[in-house]
Amino acid sequence: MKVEVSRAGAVETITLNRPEVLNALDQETKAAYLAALRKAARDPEVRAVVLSGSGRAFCAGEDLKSHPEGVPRSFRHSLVSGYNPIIQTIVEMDKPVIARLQGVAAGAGLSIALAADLRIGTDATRLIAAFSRIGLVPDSGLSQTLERFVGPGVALELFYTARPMEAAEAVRWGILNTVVAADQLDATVASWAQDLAAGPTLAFALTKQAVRRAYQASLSDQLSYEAAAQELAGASADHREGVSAFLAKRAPRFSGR
Ligand code: T3D
Repeated sequence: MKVEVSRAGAVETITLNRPEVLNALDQETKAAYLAALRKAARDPEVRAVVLSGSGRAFCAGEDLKSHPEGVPRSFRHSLVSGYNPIIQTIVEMDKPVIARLQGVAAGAGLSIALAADLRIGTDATRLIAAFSRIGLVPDSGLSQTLERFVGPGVALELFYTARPMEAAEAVRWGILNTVVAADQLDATVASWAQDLAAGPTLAFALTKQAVRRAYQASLSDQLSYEAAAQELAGASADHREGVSAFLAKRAPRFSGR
């Protein structure tokens, strides 16, 4: 299987499984990946999602070996039908998404990593906006997501040079939330994901939306959104549970409702 899905409690892990090509994405893999993401997004039993890659890389972007040389094809179609819905499903799903970055994330692989909510890496993590190396422009949201982390000057430097960004620099920019030893990566990702899956899922979903819309909204729009979101969160069972737990001086048991 080019995409593997596994479940541990309320955490769904979706793994790209083509290690021989650093998990590059061909047509079949993109379709299976999108289907797995959509299924996880729809499933109320899933309360956190981990994006992962097998072998030494997270994902090296488009499978450059899957296109016969010299045969014209539509790049727009590739994006509109393949990558864009993948990115939108990750960004819009109403549950936390963690990218597990044990090695290189390049091209659209980097775009997918930056579409996730949180990123956990190791000393071997390398982020490469590889597009210019093959005469392409950043896509799958990267011209927006990377620019938001590093600002226009550094984003353009990374796009023009396609230099690898090492883990320490990615932490400084806030792209990696944490870096751990390679042998601690799985345990750390599992622990973060389980904590998120045990959290107040509705409040997390509204928080994710709030942060996403903050880039476009005026302050007064954002204040109105926060008030509406808090009305919903405040009516949730998880809010009642959180307050009861606080008053009883015990840990909350959130149900996700
Ligand atoms: O439809 C569209 O095209 C539009 C959408 C575009 C989105 C994109 O993602 S465009 C960008 C595509 N990706 C790249 O340009 C990255 C290409 N890969 C690399 O630059 C390097 O492989 C890495 C920097 C990622 C890693 O380098 P390194 O030295 O660690 O590994 P390697 O030896 O280059 O790769 C290992 C194997 O994976 C190798 O196969 P081999 O020689 O052992 O048989 C290599 O060819 C293969 N591989 C790596 N990336 C891809 C790939 N095979 C197919 N497609 C790849 N993207």
